Parts: sequence; structure tokens; C-alpha cells
Amino acid sequence: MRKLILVTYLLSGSGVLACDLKVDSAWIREAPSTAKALAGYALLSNVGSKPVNVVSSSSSAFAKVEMHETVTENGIAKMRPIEKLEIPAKGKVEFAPSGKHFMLLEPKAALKNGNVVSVSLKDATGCQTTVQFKVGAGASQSAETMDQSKMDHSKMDHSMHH
Ligand SMILES: [Cu+2]
Repeated sequence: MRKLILVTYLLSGSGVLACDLKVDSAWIREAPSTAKALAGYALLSNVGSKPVNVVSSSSSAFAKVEMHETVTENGIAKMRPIEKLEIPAKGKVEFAPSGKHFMLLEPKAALKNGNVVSVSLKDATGCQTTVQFKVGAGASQSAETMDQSKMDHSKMDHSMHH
């Protein structure tokens, strides 16, 4: 515990710029090793007093990371890319099953339950937040139940990416 406090002190004292974007409960849905795209979810918070615009996402574990949102048109769930995600001052945006998600394309290695993957999110000022996503069945039991009743992401059409 004492060590953790010291590290925090050193980081904040050494001029490292802390982003206003904070990310919690980040997880990636486990998928078959043949899956070409995985879905990631998290709770994004803006702890600052100005809006934060998330403009890009990337990970060394994937060829490409996109932000998507799911919209339902005529009863059919479709995904579309989010070019720029605005989080209001002191606001939160939830990426959750059946809604917004990170689309993690072409994993460089098969990911299993319990693996942890770093994803970096960059805001419009260039500030980069690195988030640890844990591969698993869900952030909580309720999230898992909610998703499976509505949509199976692994069966969705990702042809738009090619
Ligand atoms: Cu998607």
C-alpha cells in the first residue's frame, strides 16, 4: 500500500499529463479463436471540466480498433462507426452490450478468458489513456444476462470492415 502511494506521488510530481478520460470495468467478450472481430465494453468517464472528445483507439493486440454503436432499424440490429465520441464535462458514457462497443478487429493471437489486453484511447488534445481490458464473460453477471437475450455479437455481419 505504501509503495502504491509513492508511485502515484512520483507520477503526479514528474509532469506526466493525466488525461481527463478515465475508464472503468473494461472487458472483452470471449469469442472462438477463429473470430475476426471481438467486442469490448467499458465505462468511460470525463473527470474534467471541459468536454472530452475521444477520436481514436488502438491496441498492439489487434490490427485495428474502432468505436461502434448498435442501432436498430426495422427490427434489425446494425453497427455503425463512431467517428468522434464526445463525453460532456463530468459526464459518463457507457459502452455496453447492445449499444456502443469497441470493435477489436483481427486479433494477432487467440485470446482466452482471463487474458488482459491494453487498448489506448486518444482524445482530441492528443492525450492518451491506456486501458486494460480483461477477456471474459462480462463485467458483471447482469451485463452478461442482458446481452445474451438480445444479440449475439459473434454472429453479426462484419463485412463492412473489408
Ligand atoms: Cu461493431
